[in-house]
Amino acid sequence: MSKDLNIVALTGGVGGAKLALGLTKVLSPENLSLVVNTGDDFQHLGLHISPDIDTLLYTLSGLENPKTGWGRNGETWSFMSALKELGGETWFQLGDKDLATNVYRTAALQAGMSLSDITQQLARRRGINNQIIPMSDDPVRTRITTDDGILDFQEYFVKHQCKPAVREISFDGIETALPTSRFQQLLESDTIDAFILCPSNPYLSMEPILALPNVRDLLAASKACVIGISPVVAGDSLKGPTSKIMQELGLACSSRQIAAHYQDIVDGWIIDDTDTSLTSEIEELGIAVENTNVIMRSLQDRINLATATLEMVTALRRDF
Ligand code: FO1
Repeated sequence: MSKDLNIVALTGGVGGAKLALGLTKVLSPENLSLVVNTGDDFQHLGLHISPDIDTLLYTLSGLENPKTGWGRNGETWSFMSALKELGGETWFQLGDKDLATNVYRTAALQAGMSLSDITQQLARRRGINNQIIPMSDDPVRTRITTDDGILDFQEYFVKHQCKPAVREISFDGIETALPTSRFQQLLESDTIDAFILCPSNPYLSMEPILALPNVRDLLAASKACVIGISPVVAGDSLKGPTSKIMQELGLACSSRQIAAHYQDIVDGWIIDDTDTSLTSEIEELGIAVENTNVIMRSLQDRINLATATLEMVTALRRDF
């Protein structure tokens, strides 16, 4: 029965958090661990901001702002308006409750706690019993090379609203960063049934995780099957700049292109019902294909996609 499967999901950003929520509704906490991108993290106003960790924690605890997917619902903005009066930087919107999360994390880090430990503590404080595992406790920072120079990720994504054309994406610190010990253990474990690549931006949110040393090799060699869910439907990204970035990088914006990006590690690829015409050319990459609705508007959509993903795990495990 799929609820007994032992699953590790890799996630970043808002799209990944949606499927992660669906997975928590069909798997018990001890059967689902979540590894989160930290390439979006940055120091801002003296605070250590971890957007993808917070997006995931808010989403799994039902606290997220449903309109944006990031930050908290029901926020007040006294801090931001007071900061604006002082002439401080307000391009990165921190609500008062979200500010508390970031102040709390920053103080804990400065007191010597690891990002892993503070993340686990924040998860428990929010009633989340899954393991929430940062990809690394070492600093990795996504940088975007544009025609006007190199931008930090949040400058590109928020300050410039993804407008500059992307020429290259790099991850500062990746050469010396290591997967967190818990992530490494899961990669080397032989009791994991599947690793799930959530429908996050492949180039911005998933790649920092996969670029860590040996991660791709360990996933390719793992006895576990690896299944990805397409973040692109009918040649367009559901949220965020994936399709724009693919065009700027000279890549065809299609679910097949992204499956090819993951070709060395994925055994299965879940595409939207509108993309069934891509099935055979993705299968030619040696990747099994299932199609379902991958557009997650409602909670039931999230649960259905999670269920379909686990059904594919079960089907592929039978073939292993
Ligand atoms: N995204 C925005 O587009 N505008 C913002 O002002 C903004 C503030 C913000 C504050 C805390 C946080 O955890 C995330 C925030 N995000 C904001 C999202 C952030 O840029 C993420 O990196 C993206 O969601 C991509 O993962």
